Amino acid sequence: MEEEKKVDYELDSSIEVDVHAEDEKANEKYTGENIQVLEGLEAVRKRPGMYIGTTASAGLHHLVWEIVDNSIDEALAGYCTKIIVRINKGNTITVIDNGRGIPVDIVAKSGLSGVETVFTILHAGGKFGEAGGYKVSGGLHGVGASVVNALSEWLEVEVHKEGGIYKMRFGRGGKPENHLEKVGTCQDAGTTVTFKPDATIFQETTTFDYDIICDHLKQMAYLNKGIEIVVEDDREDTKKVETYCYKGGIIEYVQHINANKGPIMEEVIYCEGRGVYENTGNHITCEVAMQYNESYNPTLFSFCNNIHTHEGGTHEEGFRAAVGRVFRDYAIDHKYIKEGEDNLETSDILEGLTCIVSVKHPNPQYEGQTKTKLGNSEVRKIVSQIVGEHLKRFILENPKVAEVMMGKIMMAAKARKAARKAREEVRRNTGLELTTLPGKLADCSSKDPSICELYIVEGNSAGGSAKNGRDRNTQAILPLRGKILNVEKATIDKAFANAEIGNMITAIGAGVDPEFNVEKIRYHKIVIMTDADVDGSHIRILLLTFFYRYMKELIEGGYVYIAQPPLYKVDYHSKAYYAYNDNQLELIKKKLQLKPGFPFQRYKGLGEMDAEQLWETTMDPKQRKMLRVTMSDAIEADKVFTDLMGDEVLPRKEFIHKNAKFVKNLDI
Ligand code: TSJ
Repeated sequence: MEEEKKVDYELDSSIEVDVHAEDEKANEKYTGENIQVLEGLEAVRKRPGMYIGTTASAGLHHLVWEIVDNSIDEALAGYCTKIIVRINKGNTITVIDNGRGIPVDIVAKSGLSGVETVFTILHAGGKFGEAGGYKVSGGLHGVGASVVNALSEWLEVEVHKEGGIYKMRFGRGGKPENHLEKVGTCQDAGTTVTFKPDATIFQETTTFDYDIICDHLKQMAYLNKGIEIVVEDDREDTKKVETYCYKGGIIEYVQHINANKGPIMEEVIYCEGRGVYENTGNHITCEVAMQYNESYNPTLFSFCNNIHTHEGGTHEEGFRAAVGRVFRDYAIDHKYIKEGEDNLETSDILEGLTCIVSVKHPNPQYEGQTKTKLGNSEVRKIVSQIVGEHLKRFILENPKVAEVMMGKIMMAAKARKAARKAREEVRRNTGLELTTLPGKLADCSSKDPSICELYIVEGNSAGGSAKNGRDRNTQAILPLRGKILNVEKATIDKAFANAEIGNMITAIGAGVDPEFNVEKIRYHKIVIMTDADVDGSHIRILLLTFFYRYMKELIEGGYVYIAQPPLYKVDYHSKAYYAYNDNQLELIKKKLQLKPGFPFQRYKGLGEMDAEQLWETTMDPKQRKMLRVTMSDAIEADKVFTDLMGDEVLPRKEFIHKNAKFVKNLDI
């Protein structure tokens, strides 16, 4: 019995050499006040970025993930069901779990209690034998509790284990203030850790963000089924609490993602399996869930050891290979595709498919620009085999569902072929000269793109005023009739068949993605000019969606602008004063010392302005105000558009709340 409880904190063989050295020294020389160990933690304080990436907000939150990962590992080992993460007043964090409690016995290698070892020796932890459960090194940097300790002003740990309550406290930089002490007795088991990040390290901010913590832990709850994770924020008088627990795990994750995308089948296809690699007996586990929705985009999120692998990697490759193989075989066997016909492409199969691929690997290798691409080559085959076998069986056993999925896939293949034709058409048109410019376009006379501007104007009457008021040398006007097509909900060939969209493509003259050539654009300013009402902002979003999906570089290059027409006009002593918001209107009233009730005009639309007024207020480069559309984070923006254009009201609200920054850009 006694033997079993002793835990050897094996060292991870993949870690740097000097860390090994550090540990051996610690083992030899422990004398109570362990100088070697402190030197180890000192290295973390010297170069925190090496261990947690950044000391900005992301790094601060990283500390929480590192601690919570230990509790999640305990849950994955089968000994913990509940984790509480509490943000306390003063921005300290408490993490509580009901696992077995960190071992308290002396660890042979360090000569320290398990608790002290975990918190003072770099890279302590690592893998335990099968008996101790299966542990994967958590966190992007996988650095563990000692790094959190090193970067804290103080840290306290309390362990309930085998009837005893044990406590230990560390000062700034992880300096032990005592050894682990037994302070009482108890009936339960678990670990509680409270820490205060060191403000001298986290100079930018030490304030935790409740939303960031909720989002991350919600994702952890989806990825690790059955664990109950509670997030509490005790900083304000009205406390906040959120509880996440998903029995279905990634099945529920897929359902959640598809909830506002319109699933086209009832079931979520789910499989899990494990694969052994090398002769070490090391195994990886693989879990996949997928379901088709009505959209035309693939949604594939992959994870390794609960880390989102943004750049994909071998697990994604294995998954794609499997779905491609299985559906292509099925299409031939069931005569969806005839002999000699072009077969399906994997992109056809992924269209409208939401999937989560989650693997757990004891020794992950990350590659890529942001080190979020899984590199282990053995994973490809294992995932491909597990997914392939399961999916093949599923579609043979569920012919009705298979028919629905194949219908979707065949549509995608058809649309792909139609889109290729449409693209070729677009390319042909943009290759030709001015003769093919749309009839509705009032072009400018200059042919120097760097000084040319294209105004895309809502409504014909406003278009008329704009045509008459503009600077004909540099300003071109393209009026739009009513609403434009929502490209988010149309296949590519339908989008190109739409007259308004076709007009914009030809007027801009640089084709569409993936052939869009920003060097060919005919105007360096594309100005969206819509009414300042709900319809106007809807049209503006539709236009931005179109540019984002078909001419991404136009937005990335900062060529897209939003015109700012005034909302009010005050006529006073035969002079016109314009206000662009309510504040300015009040200022004008004050400045002119107008009596209450003095009349002013509220512009309901651009059409109410004559040519001269439109020029003066909105188009004259010397006086106008315009907003440049920026896109700091293209991935976020992708979600921005999908969320905004979706049918569901709730996610849109949630989105507006969360992405206020981007919306601000649009809605000033
Ligand atoms: F990060 C941390 F180390 F500070 C930490 C660890 C923080 C928190 C909140 C929880 C934990 C933690 C560790 N929870 N549960 C455990 N479990 C063990 O360390 C443990 C217990 C027993 C055995 C065994 O083989 O008997 C093995 C392990 C790894």
